[in-house]
Amino acid sequence: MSKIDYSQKIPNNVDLSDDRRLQRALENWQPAYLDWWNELGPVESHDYEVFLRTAIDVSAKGWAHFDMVRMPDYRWGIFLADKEEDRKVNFGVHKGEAAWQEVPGEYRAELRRLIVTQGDTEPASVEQQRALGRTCPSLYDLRSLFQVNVEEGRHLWAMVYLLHAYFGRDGREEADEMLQRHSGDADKPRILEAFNIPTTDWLSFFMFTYFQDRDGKFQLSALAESGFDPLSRTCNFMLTEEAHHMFVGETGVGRVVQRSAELIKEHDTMDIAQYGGIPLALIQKWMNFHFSVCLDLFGQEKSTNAANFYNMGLKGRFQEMKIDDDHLLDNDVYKVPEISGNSIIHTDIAALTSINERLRDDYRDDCQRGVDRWNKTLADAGIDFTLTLPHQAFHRNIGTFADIHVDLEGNIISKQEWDANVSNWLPNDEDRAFVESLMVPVTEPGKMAGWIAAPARGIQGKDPDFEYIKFH
Ligand code: BYC
Repeated sequence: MSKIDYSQKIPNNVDLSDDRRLQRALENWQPAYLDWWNELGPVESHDYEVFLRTAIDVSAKGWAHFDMVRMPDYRWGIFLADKEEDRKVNFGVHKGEAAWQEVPGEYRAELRRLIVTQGDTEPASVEQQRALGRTCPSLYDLRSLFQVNVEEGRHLWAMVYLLHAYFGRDGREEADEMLQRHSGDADKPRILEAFNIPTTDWLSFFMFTYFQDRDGKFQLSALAESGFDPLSRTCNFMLTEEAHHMFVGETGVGRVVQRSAELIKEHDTMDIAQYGGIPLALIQKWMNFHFSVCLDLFGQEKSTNAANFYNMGLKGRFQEMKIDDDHLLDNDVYKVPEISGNSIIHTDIAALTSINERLRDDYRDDCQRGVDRWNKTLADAGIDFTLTLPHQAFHRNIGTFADIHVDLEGNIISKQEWDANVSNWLPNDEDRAFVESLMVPVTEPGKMAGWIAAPARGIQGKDPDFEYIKFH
């Protein structure tokens, strides 16, 4: 188990001080990163002291240290999971060869592209969420937001380290561009669509951390299988941080559902907007939006890019080593959806070409688990309402369904029908204005906005009403 060296300018467990050139290059990038954080990180947060966890070693247990930290003093650093001796490339045409400790020359471009795409999402999410601090429902939630934000910043460091350490000059250029593209920028937007949509209210934040961070979990898991060992090790450690982000999302939406259920019971009506609650129908619309946008993040159903990444041993499937097959997939098939006439059917295609679709299916199953828990809260309260993930073809912008209109159940419909119904399915201007009207900041320790239930417990053994943030 490797300890992290905090005596360095850039905390790390990769013996950075042994490589002066790399250390200097990263120390040159560091001020640009801090400028970006100050300019586009969480608004008005620079003097706050926040109860944050920081990594102190990279073991699965007990890597985290909690303390009150001024946010700009948070120590962003480079942490890789420990090296596994004799690790092999576990899939694709190089299966059985020793895992690569350097970038294989013939796959340089593909590997760089994957790392850049992954890295680009991290600062994007911080930019998307930057204004939420102004409207936090409680100090507990504000802490969660900042925890997520600093760790997304660290995930950028993780990818920037790989670019600097293994890709020479063009890697350094890519690292610089990570700070030049910005979420929603008309000229230099972030790479993936879902990372260009601002997160303007806390229901969206909880949906984001539930659905979009879960894309992170699945993409990072696929990259953690990589034959390029440094990528695998860095993703493995990122995944341990990502788990908390999804916890914030699942419990966040869960607490909104719980509060809505309480208000429904108390006032004996589903129309709880008048009592300052979020109606279940709106929670459903927010889910429809975030889930569908996140499905696009898995790419096309049939993708030669994905097949190549797999064949090359660069990006695997979710939990590749737990799958009982030859890990070559030359003769295997997988079911993907297709449009046939006016309906959606499933046909077998080459498993290699459908790698994206398989990951999307795994993701959807994982999403359903939390939805089931939210529904249990409703059922336990005796409320006859079921939250449902929309059909995979609903509101899609990438892949097979990008050019057609589909309802929540998966029926192909005309543009006229879509236009007539879309405001019942996705948040409309009025819905957004209503939810935003509830977003009034609550910053007194232990107090909670009226549209969300208190958390069942606090962070790291502290009470929910602990003063998680000190404003200065
Ligand atoms: N938006 O062959 P295809 C996270 C493009 S989230 C825009 O299917 P591929 C996090 C595609 O680039 C995880 N364009 O593509 C969460 C391609 O362009 P070219 C992030 C898109 O490569 C919360 C063309 O369409 N990590 O960590 O198989 C907070 C053909 O598509 C999109 C990764 O994504 C899109 N959604 O699949 C913070 C992992 N989708 O070649 C962080 C790395 C496709 O025609 N990325 N296109 O120019 C990848 O593995 C792949 O790039 C993708 C796309 C799965 C995203």
